[in-house]
Amino acid sequence: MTARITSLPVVVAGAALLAAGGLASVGGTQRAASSPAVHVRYITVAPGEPLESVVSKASRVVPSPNQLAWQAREFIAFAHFGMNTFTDREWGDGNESPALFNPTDFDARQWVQVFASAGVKLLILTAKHHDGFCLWPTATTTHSVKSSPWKNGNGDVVADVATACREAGLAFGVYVSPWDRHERSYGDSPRYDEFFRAQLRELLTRYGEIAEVWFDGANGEGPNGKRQIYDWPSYYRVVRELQPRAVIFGMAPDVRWVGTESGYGRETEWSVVPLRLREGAALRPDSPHPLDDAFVPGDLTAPDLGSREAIRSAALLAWYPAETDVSIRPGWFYHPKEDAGVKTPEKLVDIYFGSVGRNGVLLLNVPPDARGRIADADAKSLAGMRAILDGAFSTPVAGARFPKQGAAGAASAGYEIPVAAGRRFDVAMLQEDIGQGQRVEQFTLEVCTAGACREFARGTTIGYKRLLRFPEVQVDAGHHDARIRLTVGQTRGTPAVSALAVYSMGPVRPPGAPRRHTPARPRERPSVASSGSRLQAPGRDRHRHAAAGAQDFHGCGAADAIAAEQRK
Ligand code: FUL
Repeated sequence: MTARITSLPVVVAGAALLAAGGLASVGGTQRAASSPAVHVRYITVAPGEPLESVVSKASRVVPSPNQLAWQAREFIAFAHFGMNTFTDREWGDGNESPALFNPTDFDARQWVQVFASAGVKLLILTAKHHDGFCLWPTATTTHSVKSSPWKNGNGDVVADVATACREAGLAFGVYVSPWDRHERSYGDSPRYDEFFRAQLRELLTRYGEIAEVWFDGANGEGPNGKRQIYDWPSYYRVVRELQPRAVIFGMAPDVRWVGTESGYGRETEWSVVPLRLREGAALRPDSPHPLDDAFVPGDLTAPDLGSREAIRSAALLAWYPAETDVSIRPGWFYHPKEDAGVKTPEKLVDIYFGSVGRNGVLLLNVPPDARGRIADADAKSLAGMRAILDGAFSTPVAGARFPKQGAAGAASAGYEIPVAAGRRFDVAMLQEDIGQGQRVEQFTLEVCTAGACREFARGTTIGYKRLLRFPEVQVDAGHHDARIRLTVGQTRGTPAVSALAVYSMGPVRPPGAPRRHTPARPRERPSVASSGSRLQAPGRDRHRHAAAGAQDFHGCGAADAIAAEQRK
């Protein structure tokens, strides 16, 4: 997506350029005023600070280079593969014999080919899940591929997947579960911390560049009945030292869990959110990772994380963007009985709109089977998703990239792009230049001809990317001066919208998969276009932000986690 946007005609704010197809475009407009141009990775707020000041501070918080690179990947994947693939479980108890791990036709290149052709940019492998079985020949424990019959104990899944990713130009990441139900030192906190850091060191030094390290928050009992108190800052230090360009997901201050496993982010998704600080801990303003020592993992499942109301009494605001994880199947690991439950291409497209299209990164899990290959049903569905997205997004009906907006500006701005007479469209794509922060709080989209404008969509946040679907709009055949106008109605500072485009997707049948979890939270009311037609909100109902369901245990305690396992 990002690369393709560059082919859009460019409209310079305040100037007229010639757009593709010979249509004269009207430049974006922006009213000037002054605003502080200092951008920061986080900002502290004094108790009782006026809301306007807090809002202005929030508008100046920006991503780190690592976060920016991560966000631009947009669509990334998970491969849950390991002992559970062979025991047909979701969580192992750590007592499984390594003899059970024996893929019959392992082919990491086949996985990567499936992912790469679906447009995935980064693949994260479960190097160790909660059962403690290691997919690489670690020196830290015998509970690994080394003790398995696969390749007579000479195999290394991590190496094979990392190599296949590199060959195909995909970035590579690792899921390493801190919760280890096999390791005897687990719960004996300093000893296990040492063990876990040693595992990290192996993973982060043997397999080339690691783009993401995935730390799940599940924290149950180990084999000796004890629970571990994790020394998170010491884990971050290992990652920072060995893989300075990696982002750490979850129990770390780089990338947050969106708060559901449904695949849908919030209609209003802020990347600047309040964070708690550890009592007495110091922030390190000069470090590339200034929050590491002070960060306290918290519950981020609330329906509203970043609104004016949510930041009003924050002590610290930080750039903490959402990663939206979801499995293509009901479970995270492959189970033959779930072959019929693979999400359809239409459902995956809906999820794409609900994640990438809501200022998130989509992390889609596609679990390889016991052969060690991605099953046909999953590969077919992914290819179908890609075909629909390519059909929709390869050629914009109209669009423009806006060059960097100045630091000066006012609390509202307009952007316009020309659209040819007679053209039809039903999707809009908007982007903010998040290198300058996330600011837009409310916007409307209209189609304008000879002085008359008709609203066809509206929304709240934009962030890195916002995608909207709506009933098809057709520009009258007789109107050769038609424009699409974006009006920013409310913003936290100078808006810096970087792209606006519309596309024609046609009707993708709304996937009517049954609800898996708790009832939907009330969503924002769709607006009524001046034509009288209701706008369709993409990804209608899979939110669980209001009431975290039983399986929402990223960051939860053992009781919740085990209760969830028992329900499986
Ligand atoms: C959860 C784990 O417990 C699941 O098994 C899965 O790995 C998911 C992505 O994260 O917390």
